[in-house]
Amino acid sequence: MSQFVDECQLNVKGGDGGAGCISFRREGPEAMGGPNGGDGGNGGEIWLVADHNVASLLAFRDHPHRKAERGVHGKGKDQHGRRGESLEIAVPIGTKASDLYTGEVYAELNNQGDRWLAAAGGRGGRGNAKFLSNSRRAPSFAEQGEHGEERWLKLELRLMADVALVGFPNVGKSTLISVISAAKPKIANYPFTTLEPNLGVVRVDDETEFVVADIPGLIEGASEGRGLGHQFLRHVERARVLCLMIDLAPMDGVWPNEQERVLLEELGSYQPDLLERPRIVVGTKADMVQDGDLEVMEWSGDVVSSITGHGVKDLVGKMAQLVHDARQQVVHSDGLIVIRPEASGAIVERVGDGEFRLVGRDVERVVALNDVTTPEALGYIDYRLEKLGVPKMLNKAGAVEGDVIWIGEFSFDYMPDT
Ligand SMILES: Nc1nc2c(ncn2[C@@H]2O[C@H](COP(=O)(O)OP(=O)(O)OP(=O)(O)O)[C@@H](O)[C@H]2O)c(=O)[nH]1
Ligand SMILES: [Mg+2]
Repeated sequence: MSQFVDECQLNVKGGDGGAGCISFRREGPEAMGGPNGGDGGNGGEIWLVADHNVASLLAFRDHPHRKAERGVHGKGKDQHGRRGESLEIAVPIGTKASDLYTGEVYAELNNQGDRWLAAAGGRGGRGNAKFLSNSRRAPSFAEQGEHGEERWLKLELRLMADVALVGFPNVGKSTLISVISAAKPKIANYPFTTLEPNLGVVRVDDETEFVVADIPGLIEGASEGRGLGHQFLRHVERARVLCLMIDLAPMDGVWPNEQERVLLEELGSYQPDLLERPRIVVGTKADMVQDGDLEVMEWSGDVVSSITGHGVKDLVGKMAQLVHDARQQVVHSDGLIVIRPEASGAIVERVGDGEFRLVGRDVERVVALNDVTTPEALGYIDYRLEKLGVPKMLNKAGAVEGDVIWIGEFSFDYMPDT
């Protein structure tokens, strides 16, 4: 069913880091002791994890936002905040994740358990205890937590049928799929109503779903191209489980066992392997026949009625079981997981006449302090920027004395030390 592509948008946001704390030991009734503000915890991460119990992207349609927990703020007495809970989002095997806006492909999760870090959590801020140094005996500032990473993803999945409904024309295949899934195919009381396969997602419960394909009716000689024939057997070939549907009240009077024989013959002559495929055989339109009729027709298999609902739940349960078993047969295929290099360090951008902006995770963190106005904090910022090589970079970028340098919301005048 490769032409069926499921698609959705997903917004992921890692948890924000907790803030570092400013606190001092109390060593006497008056004296202020050393700093003991604890660090904030890191924010939780968001992972996409391939899970074979998920068959479609349906779950994201109504809930396109996922957020991980934030880190807890640090506290006094060197108490660090707890890290935020990470979130694992189960996606179907074969899911491709790309950037919604640029189209850049990040990951293809092709095997059970493949994982991709979709949004990193923000780092927790350091408490003032971490800023103690020989020249800074009583640091009165602490770092704020970083924001968690956020991005809009596009998820795409080529839907593969788990179960193919196979039967003569008019046996009620489309009716069944319309009852067990949200698919709404055309239904009518004549053969060859369905001309193209229909796919429907069957949700058994929150953890289990599978995809059913309603295939156009097969007739004797289909494997040689009669009727709609061949082209649809190709689709049957990709399904993990076959469900043979047998009309118990056939218009053309072909008895149930004869239908089953013809179907198996067609499947086998198209592709012998199809006979090895796990299969369910079920009689349809049970509401139209009496027990006596079944005996006369020598039908002893399961029966179902899409009209009254008789046997439908059992049938879905059987499908789920066989699909579950088939999914355990792990087929390994290559996954592509792109590890994006983290933007770190600092980059200088000229943003106007005599104005520059510094961007990058590390440089932005330098000014993310709870209070940047104290001489102490300014001294620290100066020291850190120096360490990151910022003055050299600015010089190289052509900044001259008096130019304005921006980092986030923070700005200062450039003063080269010569
Ligand atoms: N009484 C009864 N009629 C049914 C039942 N299921 C389907 N029908 C009827 O059977 C006719 C054919 O149903 P479809 O679902 O279109 O059959 P199909 O197998 O998809 O047919 P094609 O697409 O032509 O291969 C319609 O008139 C349905 O209303 C059933 O359980 N009981
Ligand atoms: Mg149909």
